[in-house]
Amino acid sequence: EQTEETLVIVKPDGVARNLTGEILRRIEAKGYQLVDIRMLQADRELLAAHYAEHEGKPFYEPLVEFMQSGPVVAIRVTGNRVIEGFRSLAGTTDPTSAAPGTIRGDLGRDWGLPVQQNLVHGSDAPESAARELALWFA
Ligand code: DAT
Ligand code: MG
Repeated sequence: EQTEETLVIVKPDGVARNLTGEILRRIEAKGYQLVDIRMLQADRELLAAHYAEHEGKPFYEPLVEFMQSGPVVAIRVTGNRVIEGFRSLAGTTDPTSAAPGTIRGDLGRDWGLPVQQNLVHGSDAPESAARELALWFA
């Protein structure tokens, strides 16, 4: 067994579309534990720290703007290999190509929305999970 923690964020599009419950349901159905949860309006400072690795990329500004556009739900999730497991549940970054059965593949509407509106964030490695959880659950 390899118990890990990860940070999941339901992005503003997920909250606005009332998909928070559906996303939590999928996480719980997979057998992961929700250990902390908070709804908040993220400010620029938090998002700049969270997305520091993407600073300077063409999608950085639209991403940070979008993430400030409404409330988000941050969740601390634990489970066996949950970092990889949640990213598998989420599907690939672009909802257009995300596999059916995944959160982004099933629920990510595609009518020309920008890629940043892909419903969820999930940490991608133990180091980023620790760093991000410290930011969102300070
Ligand atoms: P992920 O969220 O799958 O880990 P990422 O860390 O590479 O993806 O990027 C963070 C977010 O930035 C992603 O959820 C959506 C947005 N993004 C990434 N690549 C993009 C691109 N090529 N165009 C527009 N938005 C992008
Ligand atoms: Mg990422």
